[in-house]
Amino acid sequence: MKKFAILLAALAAAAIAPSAWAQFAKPDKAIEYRQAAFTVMAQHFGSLGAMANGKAPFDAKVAADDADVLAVVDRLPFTAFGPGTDKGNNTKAKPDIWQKTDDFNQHADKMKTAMANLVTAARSGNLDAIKKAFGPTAQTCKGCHDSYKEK
Ligand code: ASC
Repeated sequence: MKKFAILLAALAAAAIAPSAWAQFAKPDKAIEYRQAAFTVMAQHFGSLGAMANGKAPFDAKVAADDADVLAVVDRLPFTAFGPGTDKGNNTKAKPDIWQKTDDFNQHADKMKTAMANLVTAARSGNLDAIKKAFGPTAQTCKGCHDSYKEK
């Protein structure tokens, strides 16, 4: 039983490990994938932001659903910045991503940590907690874009 649990954990980890970039048939597919993942992330992050900023009525069910999407999608783009995916498909990814990879990954980790707090807040159904967690998460989006995304 314990072995089975370890095997399951290993399979789950392998499925989401950054080295999963190899799954993409062509660099363009990886770029498309990460753009799509960021689009989904922005949509659900934006939904929480609208509620946090009073631009949309607060709906705890919508917030919890946004949280469920964000809890999964926040890691997905980072599986798709593999070697050779620096050009193509109108990417706005700056070449520094592949030069300063450790720093880029630190930005990604900061976002995921902040996002985990926002997800917890959004699942709690507490608007004040969402308001508190939203800004710091948005800062991590902006921080990475300022360094690594073309305008
Ligand atoms: C979003 C979105 C971003 C970030 C950024 C935060 O909703 O699409 O790129 O938040 O604007 O500063």
